[in-house]
Amino acid sequence: MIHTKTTPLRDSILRHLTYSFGKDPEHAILEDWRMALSFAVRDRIVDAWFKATQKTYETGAKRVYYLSMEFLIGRLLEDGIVNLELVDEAKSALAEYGKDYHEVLNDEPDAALGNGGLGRLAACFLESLSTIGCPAHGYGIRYEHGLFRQSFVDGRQVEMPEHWLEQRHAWEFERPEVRYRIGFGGHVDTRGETVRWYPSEEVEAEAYDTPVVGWKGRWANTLRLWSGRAIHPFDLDAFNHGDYTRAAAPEALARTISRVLYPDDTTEQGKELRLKQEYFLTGAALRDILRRFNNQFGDLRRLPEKVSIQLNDTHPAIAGPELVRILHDERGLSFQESVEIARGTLSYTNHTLLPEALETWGEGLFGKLLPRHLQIVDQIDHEHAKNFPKRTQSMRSDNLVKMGPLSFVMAHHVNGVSALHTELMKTTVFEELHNLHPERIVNQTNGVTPRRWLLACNPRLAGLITSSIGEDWVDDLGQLSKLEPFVEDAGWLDKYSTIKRSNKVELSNWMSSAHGIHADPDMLFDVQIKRLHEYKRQHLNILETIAHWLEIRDNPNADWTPRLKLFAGKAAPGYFFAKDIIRLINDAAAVINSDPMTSKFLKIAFLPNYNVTLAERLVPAADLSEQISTAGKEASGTGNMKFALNGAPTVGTLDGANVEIREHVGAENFFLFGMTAEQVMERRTTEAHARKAIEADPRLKRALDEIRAGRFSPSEPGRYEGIVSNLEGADYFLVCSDFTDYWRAQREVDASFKDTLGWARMAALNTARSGWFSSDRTIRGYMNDIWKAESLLEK
Ligand code: 26W
Repeated sequence: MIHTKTTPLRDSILRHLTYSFGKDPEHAILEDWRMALSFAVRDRIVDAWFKATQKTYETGAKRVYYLSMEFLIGRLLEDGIVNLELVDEAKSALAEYGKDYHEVLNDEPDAALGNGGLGRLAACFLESLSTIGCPAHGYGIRYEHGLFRQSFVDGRQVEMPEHWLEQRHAWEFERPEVRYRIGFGGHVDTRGETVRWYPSEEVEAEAYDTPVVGWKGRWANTLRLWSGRAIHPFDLDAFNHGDYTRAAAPEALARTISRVLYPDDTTEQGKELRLKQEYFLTGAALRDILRRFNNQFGDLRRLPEKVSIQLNDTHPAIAGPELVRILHDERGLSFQESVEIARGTLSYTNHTLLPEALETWGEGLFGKLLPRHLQIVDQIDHEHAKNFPKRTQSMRSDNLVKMGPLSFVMAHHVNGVSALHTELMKTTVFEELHNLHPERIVNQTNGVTPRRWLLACNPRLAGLITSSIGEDWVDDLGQLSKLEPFVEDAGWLDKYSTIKRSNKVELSNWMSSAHGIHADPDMLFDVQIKRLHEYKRQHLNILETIAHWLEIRDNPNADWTPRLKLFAGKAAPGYFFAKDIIRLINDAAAVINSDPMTSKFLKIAFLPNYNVTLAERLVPAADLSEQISTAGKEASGTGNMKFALNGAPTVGTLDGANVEIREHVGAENFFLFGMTAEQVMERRTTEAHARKAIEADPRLKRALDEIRAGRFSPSEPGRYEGIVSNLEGADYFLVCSDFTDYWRAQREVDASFKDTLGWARMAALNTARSGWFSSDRTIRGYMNDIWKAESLLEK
């Protein structure tokens, strides 16, 4: 073990620049400096990584495996530097070579291997698992192309491929020795007791490892991502016959499986390649898990004792049938025992109740691709029916394989991601299964890592907190409550507000340099950043903004609170309604921002290509957090937690984790509006609920009429007919019914923001009382209630 800790960082940087990249400082380009600094930091992480791996083996500790189709990692260099407490040393080391720290950091591409909440949660969880010192692996797919890059052409979203691997990637170690053959298709051969699956097609899964370091570099776990490669990459015979495409086909075909992330985050497409990706990830992960287990423990009956596998939604749910197949078909355990061992090892997290997001596969496609697994699913379903004759629902009805019920039946625990969501799981999608297995569903309210989402992205605030209460809050976020006495001190509050304003100035400078958007930092920065979806109601936000604009035009001399409405977020490429909402926001911005009567009071900006790095820029500078989903639809939300921690009070509904945020920060520090989940279900039954709401609120009617009349699309008046008629008609997400109360809440925000001391107090109390929303607390919940796993640091 070479201890790199002792070598000054600047020497490691120079050593890597010279010997890893063959450059001297004079000729090095920005990317060389970024890579040299990354390798210097990585060296230190590898030490912790080796120690962690060794300790896990020595202690024979239980291991956690987190299977996810998405890991929305973002950048890793700053995360490594912050977790190793090397910020100052890195800044001065680079300065010695005349390099700017932030310029070097900005050269790193985001690893955008996820769509939104589910993927980012997985990344926060891995960092918390390492900070706590819980032995764990993340298993995912090494997509060549992450989530598409978004730009706007005439206000419309345009998607372009994302090329994160085009630049050198400092954080992965290729593992050519770790490869598994994953089969598809073919047929099943049954001889008496022995059943054999003979796949007709095989690809190889090759491992790429990324160390995930925790706070103070005390522990590091592994994120293992699989990349598809051909078993026989090149067909020389075809080549010799001049058929070059066919010669290269095997390689191209195999790479397709890990080529690109599916950009849908709520609607399952039922595409064959998606199912192949899910089995590719799961099949390779289980092989790797069982290899490691066999080397150490051998007896498969001990699997539940030494291994806990978490399914991040149903996307890796094939793990149930696959584990049974390996234990029964390949290892000869009885079917019954195989199911029990599998169930004792697997647990499943549900992240959405949206019907269109619950994965089901046609039995035709499923049976063609995974013929043996279909048989096993049928047998599992049959066994379950036998054990619970009263049940009415099945995972195998309507010629479908329903991955939600399958995951539920094959898991020892099933959890929701907020208290409200978990209760709704019991009374909606999993009602019958919950009644059959009343102990199985538990809640684990989401969390976010305070290292990335406070210490790293908001160093000014982190500095004030540490100078006030010490630094233990970084891995014990509950200690933020020690700030409460400081909130009563006007001087301290002034420092707090000054920090927020400095963050806003920094964001304004970046917006003008990066996008030519000029914003007055004294405006109220009102921020809604998340994927575009009707249930998240970005259209309610722009509707209120348009009504607000019209009202300002009516009373231009009134004492309005100047507001900057900031939007960011991607729409799934096939989700046209969501894309129309983006266009409407951009069209409204064009008209409203150029209105001399109102421009000092109201400005709108939609920032393109929302990703983790953009969120890290926006969250510290926000004054107001928009969490306005239709109650009962947002399983939890995690952006809401990041904003509260960074001192942006919420305007929101009683949905997902908003409920718990309001409970923790205090109702007086939260701008609540709208119907509850129960009222929503009630209101839906009301005839013409939207028309009634519109008739009852002239502001709403006027805003809709202006949109329909083409006020924001003069060249194409009917452009938003779809949105307006939907809102006047079905309005399934109750935008119109919640409008009036939303307007009321926003005017309350206007009034509160004028009281700068009162607002600062409210913001600071949001920070002080949001410690519970650390992903460390969430992970400890999983460790105690679900995985029965322990930290090897706190032993
Ligand atoms: C099959 C297509 C697909 C892909 C992704 C369907 C559904 C998903 C995810 C479950 C969607 C998602 O990201 N859900 C979000 O998960 C977060 C983490 O738990 C929650 O905070 C959000 O409320 C939830 O929308």
